[in-house]
Amino acid sequence: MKNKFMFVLVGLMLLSACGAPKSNAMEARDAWARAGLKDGNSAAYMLISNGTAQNDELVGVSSDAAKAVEIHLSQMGADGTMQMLPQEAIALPAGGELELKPGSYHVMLIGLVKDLNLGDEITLTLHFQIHEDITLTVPVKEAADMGGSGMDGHNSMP
Ligand SMILES: [Cu+2]
Repeated sequence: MKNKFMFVLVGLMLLSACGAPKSNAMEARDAWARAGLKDGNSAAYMLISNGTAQNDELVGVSSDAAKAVEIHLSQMGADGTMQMLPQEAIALPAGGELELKPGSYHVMLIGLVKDLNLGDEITLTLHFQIHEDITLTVPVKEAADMGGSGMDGHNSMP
């Protein structure tokens, strides 16, 4: 805890020194989830920035919006179809960014406990190897609005 406090102090000094609005924390932003039906699946996306000085990993995600939550990577398979590969963890290098987006890494929501409609919100908690959890309120957006339809294997959802 002491180290962390020192890091925040140093970060504040750097901020005031150069005036750049750069964060020194772990942050997740621009999160959104696809609309979906109860008992079906959905996916959530976001941008995670590791502004800390430590390499870290995203090791899990939890939510009460679905029966199970997994981290997936969509990839084009040898047969030309999109496949989703479950990921144990995703590296978050110090100072790096990780974009979860259609056709790439995503948070897979398996077995929705209720319909997710445009304008609804769900809660996701991100778990890291080192950093403390981050809990996010994630708005539900129609996939069609984001131009990502069909890119990540979720287009077969009802
Ligand atoms: Cu998936």
